[in-house]
Amino acid sequence: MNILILNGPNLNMLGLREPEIYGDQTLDDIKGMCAQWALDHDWRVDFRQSNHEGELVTWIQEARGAFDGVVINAAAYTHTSVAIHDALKLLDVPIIEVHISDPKKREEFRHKSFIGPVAAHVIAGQGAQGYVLALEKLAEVL
Ligand code: CA2
Repeated sequence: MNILILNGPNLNMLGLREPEIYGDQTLDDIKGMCAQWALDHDWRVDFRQSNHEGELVTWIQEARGAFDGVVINAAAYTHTSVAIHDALKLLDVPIIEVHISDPKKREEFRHKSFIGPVAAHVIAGQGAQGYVLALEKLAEVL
């Protein structure tokens, strides 16, 4: 299986600030955890991050026919982006929404997700391990 893992804005700053919310692992550490999981399961993962909504939309469009599943932490775009919602709707593979923290337990503006309605499953509040749990969920679903 070939899986696309997408990360939205500011996640490249993980480990530098707010460890009480996001833990102390960097995005590179998380990439390593996903790569190790993929190696152990004989899967492939393509792990990407962008601060730009349009770039994420383009990557999602290009994923059509190229990947067997998508894991996405759209970060702040989770709560704002109709464009990412619409792009994800074009895919016919399972999508897992992941969040390091639990947005539902935080500020009101984080309670709305534009990804949720197009996701097969949501994993939130499990820290960096949430990414591995998302891959495990895909292994169940696929
Ligand atoms: O909990 C998550 O994974 C979030 O998707 C993270 C987003 C936030 O907007 C969502 O509501 C929940 C924020 C990512 C920003 O990451 C930072 C990293 C280091 C320092 C500050 C923020």
